[in-house]
Amino acid sequence: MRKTLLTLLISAALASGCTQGVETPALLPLPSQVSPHASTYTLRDGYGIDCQDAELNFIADYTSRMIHDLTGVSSSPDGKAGVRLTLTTDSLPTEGYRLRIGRKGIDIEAASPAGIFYGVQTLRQLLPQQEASSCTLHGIDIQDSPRFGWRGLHLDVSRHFFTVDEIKRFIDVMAMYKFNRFHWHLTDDQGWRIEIVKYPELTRIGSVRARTLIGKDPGGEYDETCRYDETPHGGFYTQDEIRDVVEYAARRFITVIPEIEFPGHAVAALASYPWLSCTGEQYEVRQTWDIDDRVFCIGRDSTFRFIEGVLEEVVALFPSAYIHIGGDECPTDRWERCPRCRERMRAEGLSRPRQLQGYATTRIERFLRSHGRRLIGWDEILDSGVSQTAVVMSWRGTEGGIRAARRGNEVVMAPTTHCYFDYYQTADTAGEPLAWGGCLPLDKVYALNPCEGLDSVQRASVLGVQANLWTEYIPDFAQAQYMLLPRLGALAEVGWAPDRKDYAEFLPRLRRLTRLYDACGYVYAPHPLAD
Ligand code: TNX
Repeated sequence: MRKTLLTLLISAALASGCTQGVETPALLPLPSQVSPHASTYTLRDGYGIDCQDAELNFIADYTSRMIHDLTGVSSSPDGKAGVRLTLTTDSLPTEGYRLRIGRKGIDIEAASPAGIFYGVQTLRQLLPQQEASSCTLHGIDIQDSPRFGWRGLHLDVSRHFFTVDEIKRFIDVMAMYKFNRFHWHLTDDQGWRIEIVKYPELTRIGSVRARTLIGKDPGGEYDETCRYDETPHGGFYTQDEIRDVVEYAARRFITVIPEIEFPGHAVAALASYPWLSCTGEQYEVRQTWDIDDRVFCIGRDSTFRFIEGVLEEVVALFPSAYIHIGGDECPTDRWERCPRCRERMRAEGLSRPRQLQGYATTRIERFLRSHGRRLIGWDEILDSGVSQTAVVMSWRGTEGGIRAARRGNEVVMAPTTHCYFDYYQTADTAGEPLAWGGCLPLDKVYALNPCEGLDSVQRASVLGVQANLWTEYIPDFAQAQYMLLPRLGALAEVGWAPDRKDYAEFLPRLRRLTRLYDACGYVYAPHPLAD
């Protein structure tokens, strides 16, 4: 009883932002240590940003713009230092930082530029919003570092295309919450979105579908009651645009992980090059959603020459150590009927068609390793035999991830139960935009424990967490933001903060920080924030 009362009092104090007479600011994700104190510092027009390392110059520019956009206060190149950014050799963790605001100014120290950048993001949450020539900040000491090294967000640009500008705004949203992995789902049945110089038909043909199903997909049964918008939908990124996005993300300490789906979700590729399928038929880029049994033929060597040609260009564009090859939802029906696939099974001594996927994944993994990269795939890659060096992304619950961690594979947890932001955010779906289905409210995202069911050794295999945004029912960027926010705030805390789970304390903090959504003009769902 006493404990409950104490918890209530602490929650109430934090909600009002006041402990022991000193204001506790709302910060999200919650830093490891926060000590507000009574001093203040006033940042005035003409202040300087001091950074000893040239490596930090672009962060200084970013910081100056950020401070100006929020507060109206302008820096000057030769002004007296109000903000100091310093790389230290102290024993701070790689992405960790220290932020101090005191009488003499604002100090951010870290062992890496990434840490400095995260300190700057924390500072952003401490700045008042105004239009003035000076702003006063409360004294505070913060020491902070993330729980997980993989704090990911995925975006499907195949089902609906998003422009480079929108992708950059998406990356900005990630940066605000200290995410560091952008999983870019670039190919699927409904559109191929990355220019591959060696295979131009992929974008000439594969990037456009003639029309799109209207409303909810009936799940395989497409009869005369289905309606289509009769409007072509297309778009792709040139290699220059890809390089531009990779660079933009890198400047926010976000690694872009490209996904090239293989061997399933392949219809756009097969429509571009019919010789990639088992039958060689001419298909159209898919106009409906759901799972498709038209997948890459595993019997043909030309399939492997093709995918390796694609991946060669992909690894040249993306410096990421990890390359995602999909691997989800790949029916084996076509392989069972295909003489070449059957011959491959015989030659490789495989008894089940599903093992063809294991054969293909292992072959691609070898290829990626020869280019110094790691393969990452959806948890289905576990079902057909995969090496221990492959990374498993667990989406069908956390079971796949648990299985993978137990056998020693590295794992990213992205279960539908807590991380599928294409699901409704409320049980009352009236008035909500059409969504995939399911119900994933804010508190459920917050409740994810990515290490549940694992012992301390296995826990070390969990690289981190990720939210996925599939866009079958998300036709534009405003709706994408609506599905992301505020839920991304809850996942940010799961991925960054130590394992403390007090939703009652989290919610008011999240609410207070929606002022940043407003300042940036982001669209967000208001109802999860209401009482
Ligand atoms: C399953 S998650 C898929 C996607 C769909 C999504 C809809 C995964 C690896 N595959 O192709 O878009 O469900 O929630």
